[in-house]
Amino acid sequence: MLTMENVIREGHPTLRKVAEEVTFPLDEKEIELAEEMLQFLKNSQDPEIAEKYELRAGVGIAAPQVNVSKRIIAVHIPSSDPEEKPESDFSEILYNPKIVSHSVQQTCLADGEGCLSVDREVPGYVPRHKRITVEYFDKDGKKQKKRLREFPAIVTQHEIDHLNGVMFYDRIDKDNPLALPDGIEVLGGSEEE
Ligand code: NB4
Ligand code: NI
Repeated sequence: MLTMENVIREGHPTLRKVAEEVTFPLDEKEIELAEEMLQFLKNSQDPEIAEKYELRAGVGIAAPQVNVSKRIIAVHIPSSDPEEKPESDFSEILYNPKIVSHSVQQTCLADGEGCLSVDREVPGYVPRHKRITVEYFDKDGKKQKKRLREFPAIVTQHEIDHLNGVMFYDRIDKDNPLALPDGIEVLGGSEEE
């Protein structure tokens, strides 16, 4: 299983590389890694397992973060309304994800962002697209297309940034980290983190 020991931290060159597209059919190792990445997220959100293995909670992870420079991401967002909808809002492995269209409307998390590869707080708003259409491949090489908005869209953009060597704090206004760009929609509050 993946633990925090497998997660590389800022300063490691792989986090600044543009990752390679995977080719199909995938090899066993690529499928295994991707499923381990998704399982890591599920484990990290389970209080007992997270404590036992000292996992930082995560809703997304990208292969470069475990030092594999390939375009593979996993996202596991629990249901925003467990009573109504017990199954998670968005739980998926995306191979070669690409944002093919996005809204002009921007959004950001009220509490800013963090990253499993960054062992420090970096305050500031991280402006992102409120709605995206992402095309990707599933493990069988079948092309998929998903329209995402708000939190799932923000998480997916954070992960795709890692595939392009971009860290969340690259998007924070250096001069005025808590300046809100005009018209941006601020999402959530402390309950998100
Ligand atoms: C990626 C996210 C940072 C902002 C917002 C949040 C958490 C991450 C980084 C956008 C993407 C990891 C990958 C959380 C978290 C809410 C849901 C369900 C129950 C706890 C969990 C906590 F863990 N970020 N961590 N950071 N990254 N929300 N949640 N909760 O996921 O670096 O590149 O379990
Ligand atoms: Ni990250």
